[in-house]
Amino acid sequence: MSRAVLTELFVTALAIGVMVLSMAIAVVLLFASATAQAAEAATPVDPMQSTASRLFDALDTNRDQALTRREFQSGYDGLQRLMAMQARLRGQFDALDADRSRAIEAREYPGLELIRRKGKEAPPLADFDTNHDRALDFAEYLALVRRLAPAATPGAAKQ
Ligand SMILES: [Ca+2]
Ligand SMILES: [Ca+2]
Repeated sequence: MSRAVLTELFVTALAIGVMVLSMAIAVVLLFASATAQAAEAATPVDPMQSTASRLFDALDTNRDQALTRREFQSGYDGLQRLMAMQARLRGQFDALDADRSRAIEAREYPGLELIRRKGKEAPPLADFDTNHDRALDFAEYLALVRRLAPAATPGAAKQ
């Protein structure tokens, strides 16, 4: 082998060595940053934790940071009522939504018991159409029930 070929081989080997080394460094850095990111992601407020904490606070009515059986039971009962009411309102909403568009349009609106009951004084659909799409989605329908049947918490929501 000539000296020139040897030199070329050496340079090539050196280049490959540098490349391998820099790749190794890149992999290490990548791994380190991924680990750091994972650690960072674990630090922020855990949404489940804050939900649990809010739920606890809601149940702890006398704010003494302890839940009695009574507090738990009344919170549980309230939740059951709320879920039953939500299901009932959902049922009404679905029954009104004759064309299954998941919204109450102008032609379906007069079918609302709360609107029929008001007769001529009934507020127009637009009053509750907060996103101005000329239809009431479920959230808008809930707002309507809340306004037209203020005691629309459990019992009053019956139609
Ligand atoms: Ca509809
Ligand atoms: Ca709407």
